Amino acid sequence: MSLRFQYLCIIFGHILCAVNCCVSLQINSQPVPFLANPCDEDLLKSAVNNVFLFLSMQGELMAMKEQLVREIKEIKKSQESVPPATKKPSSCTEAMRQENGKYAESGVYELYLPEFLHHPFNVYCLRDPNRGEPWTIIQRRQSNDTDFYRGWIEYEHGFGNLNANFFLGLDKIHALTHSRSHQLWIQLVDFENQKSIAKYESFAIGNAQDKYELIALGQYSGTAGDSFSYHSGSKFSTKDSDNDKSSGNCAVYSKGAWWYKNCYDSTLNGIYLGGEYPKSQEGRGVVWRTWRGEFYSLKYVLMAIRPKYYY
Ligand SMILES: [Ca+2]
Repeated sequence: MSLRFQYLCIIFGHILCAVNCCVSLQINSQPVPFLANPCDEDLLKSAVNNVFLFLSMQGELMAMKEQLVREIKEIKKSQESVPPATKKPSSCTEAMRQENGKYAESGVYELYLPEFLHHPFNVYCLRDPNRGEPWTIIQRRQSNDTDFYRGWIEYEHGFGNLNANFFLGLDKIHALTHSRSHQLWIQLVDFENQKSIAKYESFAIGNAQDKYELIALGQYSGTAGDSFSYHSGSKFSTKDSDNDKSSGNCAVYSKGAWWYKNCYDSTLNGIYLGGEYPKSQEGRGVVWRTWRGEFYSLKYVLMAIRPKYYY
């Protein structure tokens, strides 16, 4: 619209110039030295030609606009006709949302992050107990059925059963937390069935080159105490990949795999020792130091993430 206005201004300015010139010639019999040939019939004809040119172009522009509107309508129609099954969700919110606006039951769903993993992968989606947006579980311990003392490749790609004990995989946790800002929610249960939680306002890990470093960990809130902020900025370590700040390998010392520093305040992938354990096993349990202390291996652990913002 503004372009059309500018064009009109130029053309009508041209006409006005021609008319003014002609008028000034009639009024002043003396020629103006520095405007020797500013006004003649050619100038007026040129202006009139430009008006006709503009009018003919306006017709073409209108035709182009109509063509564009038709094409946009066709694109919209083709998008609407894509069956829902081929629209792959990128979060548990998208995977669980039903047509009535409510969320489907908690369970295993397929997510797709084309810009990172290029193939769909399964996650366990969990309804929020406070009816908020659903969570994606990235780690769960609930029994001694699954060995968590594993090497780098298995922690990188994940292992276990999504309906029971599992670690989702550092590659997928990175892909999810890199795609948009996430928050972290950790649930802990002891063998007296007491529960506690630790929430962090933000959570993100780096890529494989960064050894999946804990690059973002927001403000803590909850009842379990903060046993994770100590690990902020630490790389992930396994028994066969020592990336910690200790002279030894914390993953071997504690028989786990974690974002060890020198060495830990928490280690939720430790050995499932089942409650209190002796000093001879120091550091080897499923430990959250600020809640049940260093010599207590928890009964149930769940780590879940969800996008901080929705758009
Ligand atoms: Ca080390």
